[in-house]
Amino acid sequence: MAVDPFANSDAEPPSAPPPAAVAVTRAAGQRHLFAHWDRLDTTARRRLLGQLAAIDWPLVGALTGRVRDGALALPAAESAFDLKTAITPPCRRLHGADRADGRAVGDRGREALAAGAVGAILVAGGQGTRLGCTGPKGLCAVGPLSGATLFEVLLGRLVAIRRRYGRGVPLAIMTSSATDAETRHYLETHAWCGLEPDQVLLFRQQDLPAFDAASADILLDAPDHVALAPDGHGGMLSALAAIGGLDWFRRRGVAHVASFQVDNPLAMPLDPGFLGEHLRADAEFTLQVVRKREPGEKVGVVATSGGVTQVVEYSDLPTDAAAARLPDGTLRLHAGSIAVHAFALDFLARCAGRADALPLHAARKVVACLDAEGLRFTPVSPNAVKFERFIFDLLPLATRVCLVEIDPAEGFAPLKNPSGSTADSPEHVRAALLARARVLLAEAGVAVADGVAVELDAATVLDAEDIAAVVPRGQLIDTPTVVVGPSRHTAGARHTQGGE
Ligand code: UD2
Repeated sequence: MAVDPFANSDAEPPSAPPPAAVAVTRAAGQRHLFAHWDRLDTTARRRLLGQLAAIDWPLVGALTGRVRDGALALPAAESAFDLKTAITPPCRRLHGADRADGRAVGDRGREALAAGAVGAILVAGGQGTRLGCTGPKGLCAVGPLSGATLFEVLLGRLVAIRRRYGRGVPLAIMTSSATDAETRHYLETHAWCGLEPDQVLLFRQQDLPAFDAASADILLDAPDHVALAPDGHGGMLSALAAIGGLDWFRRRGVAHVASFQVDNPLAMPLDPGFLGEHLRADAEFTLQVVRKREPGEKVGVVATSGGVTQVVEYSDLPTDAAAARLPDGTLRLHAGSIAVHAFALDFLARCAGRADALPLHAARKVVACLDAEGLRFTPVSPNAVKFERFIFDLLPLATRVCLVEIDPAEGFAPLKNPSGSTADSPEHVRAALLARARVLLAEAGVAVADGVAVELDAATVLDAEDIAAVVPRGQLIDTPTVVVGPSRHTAGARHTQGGE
């Protein structure tokens, strides 16, 4: 039986670091991890060993080499892809006058939902660094009147879908060490935001250590603690496969899975038109995109060149490529990926079986660490290298790819930055939710007085049809209102005044 070099569960941790643990970490190029051992008490020694035991040391060895050699950029893929000449692939449009045979496509999506063939993955493992939040982003309140959290809005929409189609959408939620405990507690104490608990699978992505950019040493952020960070939302593939999540979906009859991010309360991963386009194209990977309005928007771009289609993340997109325009003035690479995807489940299973499916991207970041005296400090400029996997790197592995352009007013209002920021702040998100509500109310023939905030309850209002079931056509709403749609759980239809 293999011996765990970090094993130490019952015995008193030895006075010297376990030699086998020292050997494993040194073999990965890490020689300093036990530097503070002598001043650690028993609990702290256990904590350190426990943390080190969970680290993938062969992988760390490879990453240490990359940092030490300055090989942070990924090696150019052996493909004919060339960003200088890459173009935007054709997109199906889900909005506007040139929207193609919308009803028929939507019917395919509706049939799949009614058949229970669609599942969803919500990625909620990020640390919300830019937003400056300490807990999971999903707990941030975004409901303009109700104060509903991101989880309540996003999971609520799945509740509304279950009522509409008579079938639930099995949902896997990815957490990380940074968000797992609070997310579980929140969902358990908030009745799973209305979902059936057995239709929700919580799974945790892996952590990877942060490396000192200069020395390639793994950073310690306390004498007994390695600085760890989630391995990127691409971690969903291996983490889900590792806990049998792909089979969990399959057992529930799911053949296609839509994924979305916790920070976008307008996200429409289960929009029938989007799913319908995915099914009609018989695609393995379908991406929702928005038309970039200016080069600096923080969305990856979908680009095609030499027969290869891939997403180039905004941080990897050179400014000249981002700014390049076609003769008609539009951006050459204008299809901004908003990280709402649909996958064939078989495709995910095929990719999960490949160790090389998702490379690790490196990024320079500020990471709190110990100074020479062993005291924790936060540097003012990036001191660390972190590695992350991006799920959209599966794109070149898909045999059929489909792009669906949506109107951002309908499906993209990400919460990224703190209050008062010029973009993607809580104020922008609330304004986008209110604006979307006004449009749907207008579609249902309901007017809203100028300056009056009207919110739609996510768990009961999917669209104008649900509004029409509770608010008479021609009505004017002239006080702040949360419109609650038809619901199995409420006695009859109603709409509430003044926010609930
Ligand atoms: C992401 C996309 C970007 C664009 C934008 C739209 C990537 C790499 N970038 O950029 O192209 O689509 O979103 O809003 O996809 N998350 C995890 N685990 C992690 C890291 C992130 O679950 O290890 C989740 C996080 O909780 C959030 C989402 O992924 O829901 C996006 O993370 P981000 O804010 O770091 O991504 P961003 O805005 O740089």
